[in-house]
Amino acid sequence: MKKLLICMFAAVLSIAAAPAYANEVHHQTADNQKSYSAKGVVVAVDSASSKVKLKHDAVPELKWQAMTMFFNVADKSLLESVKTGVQVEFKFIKVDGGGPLITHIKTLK
Ligand SMILES: [Cu+2]
Repeated sequence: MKKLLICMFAAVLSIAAAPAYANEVHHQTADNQKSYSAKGVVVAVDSASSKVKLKHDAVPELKWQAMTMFFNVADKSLLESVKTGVQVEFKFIKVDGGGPLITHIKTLK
């Protein structure tokens, strides 16, 4: 009986830990590549072509200044919870011959 209780407790713990990831949209590709993080404000969302226009803060690692530009996103579903005017935190990789590609994006409160 005691063993069963411990088991149930472990199950409850694992369920409780899950919501920490719930509001962060994940995409698994390229997790082994160098990625960069930045914050910005959403200027426009173009789900049809998997693009988002962001007014982003500076990215010192890349010597980027703050600016407004389009980013490609790895998957349309990343844009489901993204709306014009909201503040976001995002991660992107640089694709050879392409532009920056967003792999993670989440809305900040
Ligand atoms: Cu830029």
